[in-house]
Amino acid sequence: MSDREYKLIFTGSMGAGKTTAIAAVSEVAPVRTEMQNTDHAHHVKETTTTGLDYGVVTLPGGEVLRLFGTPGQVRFQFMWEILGKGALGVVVLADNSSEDPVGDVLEYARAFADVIDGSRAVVGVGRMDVHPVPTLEDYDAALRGIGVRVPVVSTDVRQREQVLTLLDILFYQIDAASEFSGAALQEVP
Ligand SMILES: Nc1nc2c(ncn2[C@@H]2O[C@H](COP(=O)(O)OP(=O)(O)OP(=O)(O)O)[C@@H](O)[C@H]2O)c(=O)[nH]1
Ligand SMILES: [Mg+2]
Repeated sequence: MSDREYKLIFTGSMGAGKTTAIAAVSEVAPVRTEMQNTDHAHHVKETTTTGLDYGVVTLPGGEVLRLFGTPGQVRFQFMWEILGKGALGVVVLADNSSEDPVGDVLEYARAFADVIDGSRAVVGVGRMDVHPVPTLEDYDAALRGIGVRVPVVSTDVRQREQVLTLLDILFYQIDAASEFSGAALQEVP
């Protein structure tokens, strides 16, 4: 990979919208590993990711973002470490209609703590129009409680522009973090 290519992770609970988000922005046909969803106790939807999602976006500045989505089901948790290797930042998605969306976000922030390294993440909260609680401030306070200071924004992952905004914010976070540490942006191994 060249030094203008960046590996980013989309993670979050089942049904938060990782597959939808990557498909919304990818310039290439997204790689999907969808299978029929039989776990309706966790989320009522047709399919669920059983391996990974993959897509590519080029920023106006020429940087190529390689997007990897994790499966949400706990039985595929072993994929998190595999997909997280060499990643420069994380988009954590939340479904505000789920039972404990703030707790879910904290779980993923902890699991990807090495990649996030304090700030290299953005949290996108979905379905806030119909489920306004918990609020963005609730997420912010909980994340600060575990030492993570990252932007938390309301996002509809079905809207391409909104997913691109998440990526812009994340890219800014990565840039700021590497300037702060005095290091140049690392090349993806
Ligand atoms: N009504 C509504 N639907 C939404 C909204 N955001 C996302 N969705 C839908 O929620 C579903 C999300 O499904 P996926 O993209 O498969 O979610 P995922 O995070 O990849 O799920 P797993 O792979 O099973 O972990 C899709 O059907 C989206 O269209 C929203 O704001 N409102
Ligand atoms: Mg998925």
